Amino acid sequence: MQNTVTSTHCPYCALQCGMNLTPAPDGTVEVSERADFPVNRGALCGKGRTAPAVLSSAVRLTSPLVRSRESGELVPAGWDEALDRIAEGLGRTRGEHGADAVGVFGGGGLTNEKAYALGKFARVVLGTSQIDYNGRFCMSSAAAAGIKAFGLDRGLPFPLEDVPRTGCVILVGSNPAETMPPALRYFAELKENGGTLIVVDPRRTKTAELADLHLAPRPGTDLALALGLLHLVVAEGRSDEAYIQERTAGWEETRAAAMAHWPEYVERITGVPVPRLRETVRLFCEPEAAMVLTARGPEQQAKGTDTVGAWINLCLATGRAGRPLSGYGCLTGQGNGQGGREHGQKADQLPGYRKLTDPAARAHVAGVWGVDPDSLPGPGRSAYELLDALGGDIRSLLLMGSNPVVSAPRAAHVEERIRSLDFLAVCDVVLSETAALADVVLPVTQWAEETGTTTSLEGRVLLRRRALPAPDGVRSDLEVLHELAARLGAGPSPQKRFPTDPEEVFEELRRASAGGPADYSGISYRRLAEDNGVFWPCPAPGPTPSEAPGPADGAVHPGTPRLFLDRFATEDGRARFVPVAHRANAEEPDDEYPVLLTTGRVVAQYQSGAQTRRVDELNAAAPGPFVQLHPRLAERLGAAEGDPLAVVSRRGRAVAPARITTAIRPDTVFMPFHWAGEGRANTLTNPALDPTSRMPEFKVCAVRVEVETARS
Ligand SMILES: Nc1nc2c(c(=O)[nH]1)N[C@H]1C(S)=C(S)[C@@H](COP(=O)(O)OP(=O)(O)OC[C@H]3O[C@@H](n4cnc5c(=O)[nH]c(N)nc54)[C@H](O)[C@@H]3O)O[C@H]1N2
Ligand SMILES: Nc1nc2c(c(=O)[nH]1)N[C@H]1C(S)=C(S)[C@@H](COP(=O)(O)OP(=O)(O)OC[C@H]3O[C@@H](n4cnc5c(=O)[nH]c(N)nc54)[C@H](O)[C@@H]3O)O[C@H]1N2
Ligand code: SF4
Ligand SMILES: [Mo]
Repeated sequence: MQNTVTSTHCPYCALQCGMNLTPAPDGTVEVSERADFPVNRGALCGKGRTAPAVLSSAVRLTSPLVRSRESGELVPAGWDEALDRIAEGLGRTRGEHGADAVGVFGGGGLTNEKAYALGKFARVVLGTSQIDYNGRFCMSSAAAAGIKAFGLDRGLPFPLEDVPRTGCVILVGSNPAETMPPALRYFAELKENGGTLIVVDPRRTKTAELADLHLAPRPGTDLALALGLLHLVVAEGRSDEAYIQERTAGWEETRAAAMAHWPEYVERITGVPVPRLRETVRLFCEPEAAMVLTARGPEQQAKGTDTVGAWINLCLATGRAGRPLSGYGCLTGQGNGQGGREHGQKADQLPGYRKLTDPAARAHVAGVWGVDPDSLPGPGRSAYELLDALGGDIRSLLLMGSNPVVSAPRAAHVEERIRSLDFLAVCDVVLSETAALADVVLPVTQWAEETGTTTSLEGRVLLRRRALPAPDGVRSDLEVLHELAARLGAGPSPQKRFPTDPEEVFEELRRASAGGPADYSGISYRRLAEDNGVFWPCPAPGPTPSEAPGPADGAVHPGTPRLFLDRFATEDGRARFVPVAHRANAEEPDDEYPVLLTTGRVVAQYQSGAQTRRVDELNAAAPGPFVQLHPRLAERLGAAEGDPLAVVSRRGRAVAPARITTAIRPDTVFMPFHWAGEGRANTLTNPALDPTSRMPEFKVCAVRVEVETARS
């Protein structure tokens, strides 16, 4: 394999930048530009550029670990012993407490094949309903709102290449300058082409610095902000009545709700001055086409679904959805954040973005799996509720592709729940903080060592290719599921088998997804190898009853880069306005906890940091947690730059150095969540859940900030 160049994609975020990999004789891997992939055109951020560092045996797991019954420590073991221990642990729980006492937790970084196999494994082999995944913490509010309004959730219903050609983009709670740097050029080009960029963020981020207009609302008030804008749209006669008439339903109720949100009232709630609201409406409504894009800022709120709904309402009222260069989109986060939510690792879902409660979907998928539809369990709990039930109703857990000890809300409680399990098995590439608590840890292969598909934030299905062999001692997640299925009695039926070849899994996924909203049946590895991805839905030629317009007889479906241009995916083809009203955050400041905490990301670390904290170059750029605060707040606290600050919420206390800047509101502090230990931001966060999406309120809670005197 030496010196062979392999075209593939980055292991990290949903942009899924194309890159070329060349293994060198000394065992290292060189990353080079892959200019033919149109989304990033060769550009990579520092994480992508340094990703091969995590392939090195020096930082990763290369042997299974089992907890010694004598010393209580994790010690190296053979694969058979480790797999037997897992089958025994999960099997015992199932025998003693029933199938629903076994939980499964997945991740949006897993390939489509892995996510599909994991969902199937939970339902068919374990027979448990208790499966969910970290994508619940990511884009679930946007997904719920998209389904309500459009009948379908594909994060971006158009490719990123449309962004520079529209007239105005409102980017709500999204900081691509740090979270998707190569995508920033789409916004820069928008401006070069004469379009305007409006950024809504309580912080003046690097992205906001690029904007023509920056609105800095109080955290958790985006819902009121969108309603205030809609009020002005109506008051200024800027609604598109012909479009509303032709393509939507439910306007009257929504208009009435918006009329109750006077600009002055919205200014009081959000802190955004009325003239800024008017300017936003003008910039958004004047051009021919415009877009609203949201990310985690407005979504990770206990009212995230309604908040996204309010921004969608603004698009619908102004005729900016389902038309060329116009629409609402969500910037999905994880490498396979889109595909990971389509193929069955979510609590309520079957492959193809089907519903577990839909009898026809159950019959179809059970047919592909070769099981009785009645044997499939019903929907289970959402991610936080599942983690909260560990040690209670759920006694054993199989975890693949997440590090909740760092990334879950109210993390000290989640950690304590994980510790109280009868049995925990973790598959990971490194010994994450969560893996360190396991009874058995299995070392698995990663991106450059295995082939598989991901679906990017554009809804583009991509092929990641194997570029080099895995180190000895490491096996793939698919092999793990295959071995566990054999040990836990998946039966001899060939259809119930768990293939270890990713292409074979994909072939089954195609059939399972056929006719569903996320129809992949017309996509094959061969096609993906030839093209730069295929946008779903892409039904197979033939008489598949699909929600996507089918190809002509025998013709190959081209895929669907742009959705909704003719009709929305609702029964009558019309988009739905969703009536929403402002409501307070689950926790508002008071005398004891007078400051708002919000959380998010920095460019050089990824998520829980399990992978990127093992890369020297990234640690040098982002060595640890910090508390970002305004000079006025710092002065009130008597804090100087770098002073250790204790941030205290009703859930706990975290300590990190002060970083003082006027780029944040004086009533708010910000912490990145990439670190464990004393500076873990999630020790503080509030697990209040959105009633529809079950998304926790990562973006707002009330805290008290003090200079940590013991250490200063
Ligand atoms: N470097 C890096 N890149 C990543 C990741 C990473 O961990 N590190 N993770 C990937 C993943 S999984 C995801 S989901 C994406 C996330 O990508 P983004 O959503 O861009 O990232 P965040 O930093 O979580 O949040 C974005 C912004 O929301 C703002 N914000 C906070 N509270 C509010 C609020 O109440 N309203 C509004 N309007 N804004 C608010 C924050 O100040 C922040 O600047 O990034 C992906 N890319
Ligand atoms: N306070 C706060 N908390 C947040 C957020 C926030 O904005 N603020 N954002 C939330 C969001 S959007 C997200 S997406 C979550 C993410 O948080 P996590 O779910 O913790 O995500 P990662 O850190 O990416 O964890 C992935 C784990 O899987 C491992 N891994 C990587 N590839 C593979 C593979 O192929 N197979 C297996 N078995 N393992 C693999 C990695 O080494 C790592 O340990 O965090 C959430 N938590
Ligand atoms: S932007 Fe995302 S996909 Fe691109 S190189 Fe960075 S982490 Fe990888
Ligand atoms: Mo995410």
